[in-house]
Amino acid sequence: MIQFRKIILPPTIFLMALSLVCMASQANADNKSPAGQPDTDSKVSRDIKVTQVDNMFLPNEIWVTEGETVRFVIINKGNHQHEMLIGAMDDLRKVAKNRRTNPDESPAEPGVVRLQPSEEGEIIWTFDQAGKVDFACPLPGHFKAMRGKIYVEKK
Ligand SMILES: [Cu+2]
Repeated sequence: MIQFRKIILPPTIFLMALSLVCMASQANADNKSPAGQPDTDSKVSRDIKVTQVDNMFLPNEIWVTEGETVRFVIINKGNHQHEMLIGAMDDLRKVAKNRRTNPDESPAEPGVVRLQPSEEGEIIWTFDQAGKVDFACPLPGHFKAMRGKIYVEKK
């Protein structure tokens, strides 16, 4: 039995490791959302300033170009904490629901920023596909009003 284990174990571990690698790369491919994704500083082509007040974004319409990496510089000029989250509306809705049920949880979504009054933050985001992308503050009581649209124009 011990002898048997010695023989069978290494290939099993190898296969397990291999399947984990496959699963990880699969997950990566799936993460490439049509809404785009967070990116790195080195790719930023321009800054876009976004101001948060109680309860809206200024501006709430933004135009970018397909393939562009933008740094959103966000300042909270309101008297309440706010977040900014970029994504497809369905995903933003799920986050808003989660904020209602887990109000004390720290935000963990890709690129999300939570700001206290007078705080400043940034989101660096690449828009891969032409189309419309949403952004919002998913906090309870804010989500319905505090929304905006990013128009990603064809290159
Ligand atoms: Cu808010």
